[in-house]
Amino acid sequence: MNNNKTWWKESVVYQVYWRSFYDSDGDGYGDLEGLIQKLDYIRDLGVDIIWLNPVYESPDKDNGYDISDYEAIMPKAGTMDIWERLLSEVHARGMKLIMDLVVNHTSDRHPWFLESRSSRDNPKRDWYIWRDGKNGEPPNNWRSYFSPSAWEWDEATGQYYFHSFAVEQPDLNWKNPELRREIYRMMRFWLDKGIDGFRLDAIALLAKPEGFPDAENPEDIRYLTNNPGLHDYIREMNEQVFRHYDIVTVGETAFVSPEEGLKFVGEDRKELNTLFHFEVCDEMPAWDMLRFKEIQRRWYKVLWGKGTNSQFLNNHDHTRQVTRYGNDGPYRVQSAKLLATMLHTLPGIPYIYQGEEIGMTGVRFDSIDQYNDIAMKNRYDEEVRKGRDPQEVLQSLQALSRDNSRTPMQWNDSLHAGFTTGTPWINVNPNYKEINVEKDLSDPNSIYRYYQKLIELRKKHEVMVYGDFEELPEWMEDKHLYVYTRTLGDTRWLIVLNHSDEPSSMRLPSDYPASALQLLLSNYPENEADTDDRIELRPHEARIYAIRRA
Ligand code: TEU
Repeated sequence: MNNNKTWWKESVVYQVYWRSFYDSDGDGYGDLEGLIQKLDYIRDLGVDIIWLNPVYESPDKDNGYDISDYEAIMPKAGTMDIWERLLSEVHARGMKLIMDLVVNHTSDRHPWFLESRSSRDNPKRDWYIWRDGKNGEPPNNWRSYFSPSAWEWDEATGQYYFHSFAVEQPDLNWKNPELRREIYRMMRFWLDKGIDGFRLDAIALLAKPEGFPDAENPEDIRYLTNNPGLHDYIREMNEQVFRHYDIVTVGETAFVSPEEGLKFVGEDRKELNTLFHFEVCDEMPAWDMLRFKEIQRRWYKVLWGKGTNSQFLNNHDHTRQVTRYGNDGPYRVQSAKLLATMLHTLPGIPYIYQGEEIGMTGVRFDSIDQYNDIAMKNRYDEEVRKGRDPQEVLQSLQALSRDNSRTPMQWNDSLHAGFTTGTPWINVNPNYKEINVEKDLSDPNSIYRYYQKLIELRKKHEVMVYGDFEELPEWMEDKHLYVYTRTLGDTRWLIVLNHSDEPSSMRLPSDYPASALQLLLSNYPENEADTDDRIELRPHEARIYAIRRA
């Protein structure tokens, strides 16, 4: 059990991708004013923390993850005054606000980079990573997340600069102490305004290896992450900034194992509070219950009692969980509730990505022109340039396109799902007439109402936060049934999940006969077919039981 109790360990986080959340001025983009107008909706869900995707000044090549001024608000989103009002309104509702912060790279239009690229002896040259080419080629054979090479030639000064993502996102040189000091000052600028923490973007990429050696396999881009010196930077960040505030920090840590993850979040490490790992979303393309159980087992074994994990199955980079990892067809409602039950009863802080709470689904656009995501468009161009059939390339990219999760929030069944009175920046998912907030709010058995009950349970029962996790051995190798307990002191809960389109008849564990079970929450009505020693689980049925003490 994690002994040190804190507010952020007990929290549920709601992620707002503001540009797709609610458009208050009809320009087709969501905005901060629109978010303010919908805060009661978020508060009524019962969540504690709002994670706001980047709203800083940006040319918007990567939807705000290319920052050109860390201390100004992108006009598309609003103004600093509106942002101040947002923070105040979030706090007035008893919620907290964490900001998404991108310090691995800036926009190529950031003044720092404009100075750095202006000449080889500019004082800010070393704030970025510049290298000579090799025989007219880039310094090494690395690719980036978004392009075939991680190096971009700069004619003016006859050198290449390094970018882990798009050409328009040059990496900062974290070896430079002056740069680090400036980043820490900027962090304090936001913390002194009263925010409650940061989601730290691509934080595992800050350190680069000496000499930039060639990679054996340039396509396996983990060489971008977890390089020597990384934890020195994060520890210094904590010493200089984080530990001086009552905040939560969550690292987006690519390619980490549980052992590496513990280096970021071990409470004795004094680096970050919690993390997102990607052993599921980056490395498990489709649902695989046995693999998912094994991942959960390993992370629990290494972290529990030492550091805090997070639980999520979708976000603005990963397609909607009910489509990718559940059933978005005939069992969409039950499946969305089952996935929610799983994420909120497994050990770790649960994250809700906007629209997940009404079971929004992934999307399929017919042409590449309807997609916006730079990652997808760059990859499409790269593959078509290799001579592959464009339609086949499009189909190969659709399922995991980041735009699947970026279609506008579906508020009601009016034009553009009530998201905007203008033309939405990206098409609304055509199923908005069936799937929308208004419909869910009017239905006592909706997914939204189920999320409310799940979150309410967490508020009332610490076992969901601090309880030890244990799978029942009999079902550990079951491909569909996930059966585990959470135990805190005398309180023990039994969670039973039937992740399948088929029903499943389950013999109750001898320790837990029906007479010992008190049903706390389920996504189906009670089943008359249940007996004293067997329960009849319907497709995608989830149940949370309290075990009555003998
Ligand atoms: O994503 C970072 C990213 O793509 C990887 O580090 C991560 O392992 C995983 O692949 C994401 O699923 C962040 C932002 O979330 C993304 O929207 C930005 O495009 C990117 O950084 C660059 O800032």
